[in-house]
Amino acid sequence: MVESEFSDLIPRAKEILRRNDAGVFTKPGPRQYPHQWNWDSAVIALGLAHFDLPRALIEIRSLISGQWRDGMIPHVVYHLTPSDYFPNPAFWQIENSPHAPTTATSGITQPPLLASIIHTIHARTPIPDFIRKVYPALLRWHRWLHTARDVDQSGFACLIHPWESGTDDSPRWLKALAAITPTDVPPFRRGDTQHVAAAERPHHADYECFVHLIDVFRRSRYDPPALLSQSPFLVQDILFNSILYRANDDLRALAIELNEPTAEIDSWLNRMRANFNARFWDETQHLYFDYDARNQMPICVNTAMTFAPLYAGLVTSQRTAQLIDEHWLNPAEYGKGGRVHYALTTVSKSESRWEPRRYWRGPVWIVYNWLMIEGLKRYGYNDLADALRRDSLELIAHSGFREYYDPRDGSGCGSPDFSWPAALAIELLSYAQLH
Ligand code: 2M8
Repeated sequence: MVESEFSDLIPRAKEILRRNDAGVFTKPGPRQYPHQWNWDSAVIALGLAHFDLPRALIEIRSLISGQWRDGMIPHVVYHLTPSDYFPNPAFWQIENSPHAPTTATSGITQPPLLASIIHTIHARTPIPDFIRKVYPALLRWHRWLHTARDVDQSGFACLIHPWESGTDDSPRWLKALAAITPTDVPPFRRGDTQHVAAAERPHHADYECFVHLIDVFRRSRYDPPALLSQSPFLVQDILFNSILYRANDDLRALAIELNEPTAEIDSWLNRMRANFNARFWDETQHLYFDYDARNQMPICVNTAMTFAPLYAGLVTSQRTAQLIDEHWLNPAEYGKGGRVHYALTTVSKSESRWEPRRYWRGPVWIVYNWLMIEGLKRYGYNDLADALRRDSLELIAHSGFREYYDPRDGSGCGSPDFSWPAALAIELLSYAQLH
């Protein structure tokens, strides 16, 4: 039963997804993001599956059509729609890699949500034939993450570009980026600030680094060993690896159903589980921190990604209580209080770099709220999960389907008519029936 105050959200959400539908893929935002993004598409498929399962499966097949020969599923598939988005397909120069597909794509990846999304869709409405067809592609992608991106045999995938994290300008990456001097930056013209206020987007200096890194990668022809040894940016992201861990778990469940061997997936899971807390948990501050694999040091910045291991189920009950009591509920960090009325601010208010309207520097993102709702439920924090679900729906109801929201007054930021909140409004409003 959908709460009456949100009853118009489902038709409105479907309308957004219909308007952003480009035939075989869905644009994350109608003007600013006119191509197919990896983790956006996975979440969009979850929303679509509630009312148009065949179209959801087309979304997934289109994303997989961009898979590289070595297994990577890229962060953007272009499907050759003309646009003013920067970088355009030609900028990546992927044709110089022997691994590149014939489809136009970017040369990096994004958080591997896809296996978990397919597993969820399948659990609700069995799609065994589809699972059989896509399973090899999922396995190859995860294998690529565990080989081409594992620099120290720890089991964790390394990211070589902030865009791979999905939380592009997070303050988590600032120190690593500051150590990079962007030299000979190729000329480029940002498309994002044509559509959205510059104050809500990354700073220009960050963009210079983003572009410089792409230039380094294309000069090494996207050769995975060269990227691991040479990329000036090399991090193990707690969010990405939490998503990967859970996706491995879900991939394993699919393998069992298909009567496929699980030993390889088990070895990934075992290694990640054995090393996770030693690598990422900080016993002094009771926070999870990302790890800078290039400079071999933890990245001690307090962002909401510290809660990501809850989504993976990798946290002991004692540490969960520490995370929740000392940080989530703390009004100086993530708790409501002062000027903040909506959860979950993506960066702790205690961080000097907290910027409540700038991209991944503090605003609320519905996609992250949804991941955290899943994590909180997993640990039995149902009241907190319900409160976060309610905040998310209220933000959408009051400010529309926006890319992100100001945690102080709930006003919308970034791109309007955004697909993620549309797909997730449908998902979150189905929870009463599903759980
Ligand atoms: C944002 O990232 C792109 C680059 O990939 C951009 O800013 O141009 C991020 O929020 C990312 O997580 C998201 O997938 C993408 C499309 O919504 O936009």
